[in-house]
Amino acid sequence: MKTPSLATSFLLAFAVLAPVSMIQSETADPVPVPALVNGYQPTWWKEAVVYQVYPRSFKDSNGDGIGDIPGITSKLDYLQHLGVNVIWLSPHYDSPNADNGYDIRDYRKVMAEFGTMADFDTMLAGIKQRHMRLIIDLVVNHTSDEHRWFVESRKSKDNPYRDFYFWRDGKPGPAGPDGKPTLLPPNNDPSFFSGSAWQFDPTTSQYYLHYFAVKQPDLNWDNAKVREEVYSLMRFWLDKGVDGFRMDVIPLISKNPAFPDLTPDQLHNYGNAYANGPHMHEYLQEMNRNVMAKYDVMTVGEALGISLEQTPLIVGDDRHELNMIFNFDAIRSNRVGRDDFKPTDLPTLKAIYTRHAEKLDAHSWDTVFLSNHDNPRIVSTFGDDSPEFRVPSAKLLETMLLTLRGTPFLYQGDELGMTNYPFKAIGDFDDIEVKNAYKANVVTGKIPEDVFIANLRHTSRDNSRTPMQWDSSANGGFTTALKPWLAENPNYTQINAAAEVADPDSVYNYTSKLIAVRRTHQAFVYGDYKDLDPDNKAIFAYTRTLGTERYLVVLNFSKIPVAYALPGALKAESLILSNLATSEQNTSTLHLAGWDARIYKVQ
Ligand code: TEU
Ligand code: CA
Repeated sequence: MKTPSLATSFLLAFAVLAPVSMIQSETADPVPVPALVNGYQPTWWKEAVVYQVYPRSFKDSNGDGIGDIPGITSKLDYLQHLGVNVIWLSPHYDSPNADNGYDIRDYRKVMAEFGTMADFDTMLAGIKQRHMRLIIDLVVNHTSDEHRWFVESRKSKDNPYRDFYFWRDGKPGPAGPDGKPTLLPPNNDPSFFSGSAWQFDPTTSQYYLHYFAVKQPDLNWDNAKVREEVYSLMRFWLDKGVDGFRMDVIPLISKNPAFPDLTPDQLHNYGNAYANGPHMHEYLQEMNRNVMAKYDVMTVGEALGISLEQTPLIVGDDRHELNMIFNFDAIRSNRVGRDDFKPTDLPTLKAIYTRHAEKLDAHSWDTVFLSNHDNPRIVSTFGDDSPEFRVPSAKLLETMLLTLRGTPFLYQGDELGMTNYPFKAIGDFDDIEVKNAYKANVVTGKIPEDVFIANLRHTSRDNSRTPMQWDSSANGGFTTALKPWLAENPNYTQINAAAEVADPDSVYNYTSKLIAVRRTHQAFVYGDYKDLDPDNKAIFAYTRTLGTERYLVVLNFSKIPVAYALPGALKAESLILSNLATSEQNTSTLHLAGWDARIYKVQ
């Protein structure tokens, strides 16, 4: 018998072996499910420390003043050294950038300004080589109005894509100055970015819905074709090796197609009225069945309008929807209404974490975050960004984020203690939310300009979008261009990564030690949480207990030093970590300096 050629013998071997591996997988011993820890099913995304990258502001690699993907790849060692192990990448897709990428024109294409698909693949490979993972931003409540689906949809009422979006007739309005009848939007739904959530389109004389900008029309998830398109694009990125999704305003995907007017109460917090629609759970379960269940992925939903009580219905491990969500109660705890600002009230903030511990049991995982690209800088908002206390308070806040219960999410620059920006005039802002609000409130004379701008110094999203401060060279080393897309914070000469990495006592190196403590002490992941002194206006003292392992975290949320007697005569035994290099231990009274943060092992 003729000896089969190499190719044939290989094919033969494969023919024989391959089915085995597949058969093997079918018959292979089931992957051992790790034993429960304190009732929790141990999982990589529960033990993760996530770092959010806002690509436009992270690192420019080609001198056009705009951050990009090769820029991120060039800083992966910096992130690995910090100790984070999951990167959340804000939108990197093709977009006209009406809302900085949260308006997607093509879900399978990388934004030209950010680079190419090859650049993306190189970044992903670099992340995996460093034993880190990548989750990307899934923005499917709406698309860009330049997405081909919408370009088609607006062409005619019988276009095959018409039902991909929400089109409605206007309501007859009062006669215009010329006596001609006018049209009003289908209902009184407001947009999050000022004005009505409905836009009239003369081509077909109908209105389309956009909860956000006019250039962000909402997708109609009641159309099964829309859902299949979404599942297909999710599989496209997961098949490339992406490890999961942060899902943008995902509770808004199911609408009441009758679009009744909102009541005055609902108008006060229309985000709640838009969330949790009739088919939300059904669509999240369908998405899970069709996509997530087939991959080892992490999903976190940005859950605008979802209460803590409703949270287990989305993240409960018996619900097969999402792994975790962002509740906005803590990060918005010092907001008055949607836009005004008040200083942090510590008992209010602490009560939120106690409620989370009560409402979310071992089957409903949580997240911990106090900053992102939609909120101002953490040290300026919850800490004290004065020269004397910026560093200790930035470290204190990282101590809190990395020892509370739930997956921690750090935002780029917080590991350096970056601060809010000294905005002076409307021209300093890039954010569409600000520009629209300016037209709606200042140009109309409702709010004096100086009051409007002063408030934005505390609340604007652009505070967190100023470019990363890499060193003390021009533009903080973010770009070699003369002018970055958004001005660098002038304090980059003092606050920058180069100085922080080189300084053993920096916020960066302290955060790195914190992440190491969390990684080597499972109590900070799966341990029970207990607030020891909920009414104390200055001190946040809590324990994390896992079996016989118990740790105490004490945080002085004020610049006033205090001799703090531990509740219940608890004894702070061995010191694990402190942000002010204290040596105090084996005592029940702690002499805390301003913004002092300490972790102790206790009996
Ligand atoms: O944000 C939704 C959301 O919560 C914000 O709009 C928020 O209410 C507001 O900005 C507060 O100032 C997501 C994205 O994170 C955000 O960047 C997008 O602008 C928005 O959705 C639309 O995609
Ligand atoms: Ca660039």
